[in-house]
Amino acid sequence: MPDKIDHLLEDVETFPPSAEFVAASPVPADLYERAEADRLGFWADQARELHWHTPFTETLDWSGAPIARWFGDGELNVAYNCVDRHVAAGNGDRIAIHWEGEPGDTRTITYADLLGEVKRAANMLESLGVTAGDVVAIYLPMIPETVIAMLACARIGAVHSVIFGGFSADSIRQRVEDASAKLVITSDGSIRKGKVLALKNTVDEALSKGAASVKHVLVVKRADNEVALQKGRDLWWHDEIAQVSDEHVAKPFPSEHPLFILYTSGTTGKPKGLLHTSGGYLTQTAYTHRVAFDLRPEEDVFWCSADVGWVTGHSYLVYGPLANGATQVMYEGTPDTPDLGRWFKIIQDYKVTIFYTAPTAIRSYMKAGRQIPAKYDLSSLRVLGSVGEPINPEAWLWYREVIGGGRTPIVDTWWQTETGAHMIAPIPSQVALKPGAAQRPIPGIVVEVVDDDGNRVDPGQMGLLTICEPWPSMARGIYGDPERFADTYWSRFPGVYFAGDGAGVDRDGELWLLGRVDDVMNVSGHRLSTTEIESSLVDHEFVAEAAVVGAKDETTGQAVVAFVVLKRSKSEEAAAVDTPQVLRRHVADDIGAFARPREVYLVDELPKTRSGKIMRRLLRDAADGKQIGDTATLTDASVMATIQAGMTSGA
Ligand code: 6R9
Repeated sequence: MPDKIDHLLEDVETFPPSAEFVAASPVPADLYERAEADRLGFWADQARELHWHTPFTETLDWSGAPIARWFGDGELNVAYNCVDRHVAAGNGDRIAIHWEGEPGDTRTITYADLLGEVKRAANMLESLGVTAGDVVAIYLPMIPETVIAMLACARIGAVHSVIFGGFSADSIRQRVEDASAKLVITSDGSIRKGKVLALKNTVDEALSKGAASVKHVLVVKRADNEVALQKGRDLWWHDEIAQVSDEHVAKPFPSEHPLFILYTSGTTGKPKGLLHTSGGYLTQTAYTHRVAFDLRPEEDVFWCSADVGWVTGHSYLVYGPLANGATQVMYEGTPDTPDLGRWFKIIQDYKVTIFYTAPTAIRSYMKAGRQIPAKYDLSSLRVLGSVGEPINPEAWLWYREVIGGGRTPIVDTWWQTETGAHMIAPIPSQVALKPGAAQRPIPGIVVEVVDDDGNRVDPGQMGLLTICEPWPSMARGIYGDPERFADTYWSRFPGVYFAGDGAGVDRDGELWLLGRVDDVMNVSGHRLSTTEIESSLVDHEFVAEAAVVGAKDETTGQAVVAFVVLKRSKSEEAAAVDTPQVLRRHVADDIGAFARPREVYLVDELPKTRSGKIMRRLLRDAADGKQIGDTATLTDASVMATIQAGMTSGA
């Protein structure tokens, strides 16, 4: 990564909000000033937008840092806030979810419908012996039952652990065991590109290898796929839910009651289960969903294209929008089924006003061409959001012009699984937007870009992004491993949160996010750990050693590229098959298809320093087709030349 970024000192074209946009905005004009004048009072005001069964008197308790307590003596019910209170306020007829299945089937769910479903599901979970504090693993496709299951857990104080539907059996087992989940909720199948993925079979495989804590598996019927039910353990969702009462009273839980665990990749091989709690998380997801997207809940149709299995789906498909009583779209399938116009057809059909997606998707559409969106009426759109990775200025401008008709603000939102909600994002009614930059911390958040010694960097310099003050939706630790939380995020600069991202400050003092500075890769906005993929490769019987790097990729941002040294004893077996292909498939089976390396290169040796550290920097240069950097510290400088020669000859 460069330590100086010249363009940050140059003029860039900015896009101020139109006078009409400012005039119509529901976001208070003095938000930045209010947060600046009294940060904690400002957050307390945001929290009071929620319904508290017992109002809080204490805003922040940081005495147990880095585990915060926000609104600690208050009590609330997260599901009540997301559903019941909108019905109680007379908005039961408002559509909560326009759901569209990949084959084209649809369901329209009002807040009153959702309330009925969540109450029944809560009763069903209780009838299966799930109580407050129990962990429920959810391995489901993008169907309404996924949202219902999450809210039902929240309603009874159970802790959900949603596992993205692309994960393998081993990844499921690992997560279920780590959290001792009592119940797994899955479906007979998931429909992707017209094909059925047998999710239940994957769960069966996961549970056959361990995960003894699981008492029951609840199976939602979605794909009419034949599944085997294990007697005494497996139950159909529709059978169980038919037997319970329609009435369920939402009980209050303390603000710091755990809400969910979500696993994400870090720099080590083992995924971390980030723990989020109730009051602070809901406060910040609801607040940011309102201000970053300029939300008008009565009129807007919001659509976040993320899968519920990632944090973006948790915060901006479930909790933020529903806490705000918004109407939203939920789509089950892939963007290219039956053709690349599908997303635009959905925007047209439901008159989506706010659309939130990842730069990877935008770049794929840029590649496919503007004639695809041009076939659809996208004039309902008024705000567009971006998340997951840095958005390059070209993609930003294309998004605004081609999807947004040259009229919509583009809100680039930087945040992480660990932060729970948006941290850096311009408020579109109040900031002149800069293509490619997330620009400013949201009101209430304090950040600083620092050098290696923790000193604030000058404009034009590259540094490390830190967050200086605690915030309501911050993770409350890594499940079962408090020390790892402190070590990973709070030890580099004592008392300050280190995000793992590089950032630069421009001459206006605004922020540009520049990607990870550690061994975490970002492929299509999915976080992957180099170590995790290396461990998977080394698990294969052919492999002696492996090094994985995130190479530049025009569409997906980064791509996984692996360099592998084979065991001598296996060379004959390896020569008899297409080994790179075998290893790519192995990683896909082991972790999930989204982790499959783009390329696997077989090499004789990996470049190492004299102390034995693999020089991934050099491999990254090679994978990017760049001139190889300084090789002075290598034990044998010819290693890189041999590797590069092998790559061009297509080894
Ligand atoms: C929400 C989410 C977090 C990592 C983060 C950073 C990258 C996310 C970004 C961005 C630049 C943005 N990231 N949003 N980088 N600009 N607007 O993606 O969470 O999956 O935990 O990933 O994603 O590198 O550290 P998560």
